[in-house]
Amino acid sequence: MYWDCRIETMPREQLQALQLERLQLTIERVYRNVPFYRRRFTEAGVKPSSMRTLEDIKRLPFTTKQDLRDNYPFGLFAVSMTDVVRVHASSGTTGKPTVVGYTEQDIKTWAELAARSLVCAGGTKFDVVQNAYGYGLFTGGLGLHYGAERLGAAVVPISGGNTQRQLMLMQDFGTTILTCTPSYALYMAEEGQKMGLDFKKMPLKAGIFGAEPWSERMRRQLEEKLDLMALDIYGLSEIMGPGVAMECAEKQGMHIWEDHFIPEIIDPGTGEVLPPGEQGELVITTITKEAFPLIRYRTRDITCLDPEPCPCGRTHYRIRRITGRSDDMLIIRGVNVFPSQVESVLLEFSETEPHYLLVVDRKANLDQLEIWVELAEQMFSDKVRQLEDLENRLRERIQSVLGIAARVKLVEPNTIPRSEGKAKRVVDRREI
Ligand code: ADP
Ligand code: K
Ligand code: ZN
Repeated sequence: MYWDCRIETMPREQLQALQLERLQLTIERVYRNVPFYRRRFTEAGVKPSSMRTLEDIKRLPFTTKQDLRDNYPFGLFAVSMTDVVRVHASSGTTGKPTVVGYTEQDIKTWAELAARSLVCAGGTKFDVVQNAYGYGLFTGGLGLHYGAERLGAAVVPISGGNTQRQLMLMQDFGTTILTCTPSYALYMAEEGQKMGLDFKKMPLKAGIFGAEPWSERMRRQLEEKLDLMALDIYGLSEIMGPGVAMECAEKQGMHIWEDHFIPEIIDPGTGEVLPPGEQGELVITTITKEAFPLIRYRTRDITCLDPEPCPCGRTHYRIRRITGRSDDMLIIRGVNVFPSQVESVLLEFSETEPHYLLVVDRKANLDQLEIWVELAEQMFSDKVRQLEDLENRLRERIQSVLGIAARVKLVEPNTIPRSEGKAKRVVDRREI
């Protein structure tokens, strides 16, 4: 029922003592090894010796995605590259990705936590885990892969896409646990129905769904259509990847693994720390990571921290479903997309104006992105060939910068509504 009973059910007092000890060590290490943190701490008037209690964490400055970008690619690593055994990356706001590194021990820790998360969903070594998260620079695929192996389950590293084949193998291999984004799971359910599969007769028992926001309504649909228990998993590459927090069978929020991470909720406007139960931006400090420790990292994810004891017996606090972002990041098919990335592409093209609109929709459970782009005056011609060529080049460039395909729709000059305040760049028609 637990992967690591001692840790998962550890009394809060003991857990907090462990956190303090690990926090102190982390602060000492980053102060010593990462010039960025030494400078930041000095500016804030704190030293490693200032960390006397857990409350003292509030004296440390926040770290943001901008800091990661400013130190691209390896500037915040706390070990030398000889000790790094893996690198992952996720979308940044303007082309350059956010890069993270792992030591051998970091990979072990991640596998442990992913295994712990799989056990929350009832995972054992007898399971067949079909891992349909994307493999590659994205952390989803390899993160759960190593976790499933650590657990001793049989992992099927199928990655995303190729849905008919997914469904065939799901039947033939007797998949018991499915891991992917919730929208892709729903898409699979409907494709399966069309193929005449009866999920009720298949051994699927649990789905571990994350990497994008979803809802209770979607949970009910997934559970009904796929005949499994659908649970939420949270993670972000900056902190580690999937398995930072995981729901248990109680389905009342995700236990955040506090022996490795210290969560706080802040008011995104003022930076003030909010009491448990209040909604705000999740801030995480890693306290065991070697290669890429992060101090008070502003995730931009909006949630709240639930300190109520959980009937499952785990003592680690839970975070509620992520209800939104405090920045303009969109998640399309699990991939992070920033409107500013589109803008940076348009600035490369003299034929377009940086006036654009991202229209996001979900058709048959697949996210679709259409980008409306305004033509520059001199381009507004009837040379169809020329426009088609421009559309193609834009589409290719956008795909390579965003990492997902989008439709490009060229529109006449001055047709995208201007606004006097903050420009409205996104129309999100998805219902989740
Ligand atoms: P991942 O591999 O987990 O998608 P990324 O670093 O690409 O990692 O994206 C992380 C972001 O994805 C998070 O900051 C959050 O906005 C979103 N995300 C991850 N898991 C969930 C979840 N269960 N619910 C809502 N959003 C999520
Ligand atoms: K994501
Ligand atoms: Zn629980």
